[in-house]
Amino acid sequence: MSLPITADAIRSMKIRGAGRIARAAAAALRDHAMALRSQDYDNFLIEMNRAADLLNATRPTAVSLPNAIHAVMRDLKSVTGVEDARRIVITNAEAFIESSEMAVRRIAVMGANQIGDGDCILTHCNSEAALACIIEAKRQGKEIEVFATEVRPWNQGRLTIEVLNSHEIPTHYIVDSAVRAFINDMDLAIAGADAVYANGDVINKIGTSQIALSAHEARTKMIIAAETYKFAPRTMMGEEIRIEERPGSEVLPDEIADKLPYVRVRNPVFDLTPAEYIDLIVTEVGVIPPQAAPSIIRDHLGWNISMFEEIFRIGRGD
Ligand code: RI2
Repeated sequence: MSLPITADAIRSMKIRGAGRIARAAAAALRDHAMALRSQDYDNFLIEMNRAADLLNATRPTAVSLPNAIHAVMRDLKSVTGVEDARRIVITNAEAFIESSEMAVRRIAVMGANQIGDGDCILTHCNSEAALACIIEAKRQGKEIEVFATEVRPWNQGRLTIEVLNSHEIPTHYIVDSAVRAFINDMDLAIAGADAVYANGDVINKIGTSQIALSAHEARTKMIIAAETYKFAPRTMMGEEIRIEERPGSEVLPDEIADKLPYVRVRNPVFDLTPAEYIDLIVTEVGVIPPQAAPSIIRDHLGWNISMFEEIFRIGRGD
């Protein structure tokens, strides 16, 4: 898929899910590097940075996207020739895609350890990582049942029930507002993540925070399945993550909205669940309490104090 087609598919949510968009961006950068004809190193860098910016601007919230782009583009300045630079992009992109797929497989096994025989599990949206845990639990022979939410306005819940059905997992499909009515019947809730803050707060599909709050009140375990590249290094410096707000027409058709001039539809795509409402985050490097997020950022995303120093230098105008 060419670069503009991939960017458009991510923007329009034809490709969606934090992990999938990260892998699609890595593949698009790899293919772009392979297709670039320029023999001039500086020009190659300019073109690659332009491609990275285009992909980065497609969706603002999922940190997997900039983290994937960084993983592909890093080390580019350590070489001076086009062919070396091209090789670095291709190698990094393929390594990222492979490690991302491996991360989901590892999360599946560790997440399945959290699921007991006979458990009833609530899931929200269509998270590859969260579903992998449920499918692995079933594969291990555990008798489980799942409640899957509808996920207005995009109805990603329909994708989820298709996946669960294909694995012959007994599933109940519920509207988003029915979560509290059923939460007392659940043994655990499991969702994915688009971004994890350094303080352990999690950004995920709109409605996740209501589920976590209900789960907390009902003493139901709330688990997040998140690869390490969903953790947001820049939040170590107190940076905020922007919550994407999509067009109101996704919620209310224009022909109805046009007749209601005093009504404004709000359509935030994600919300923030405070760390205190999350019991565990299952990553590919282990099951951690949300408070351990800084160690993931430092040890697995290469965040260190020199990055702070660089930013302070820029801040002082040196
Ligand atoms: P995986 C999705 O975002 C959902 O919020 C989902 O929970 C999250 O990405 C993580 O998904 P969207 O693209 O990476 O549907 O676990 O807005 O598949």
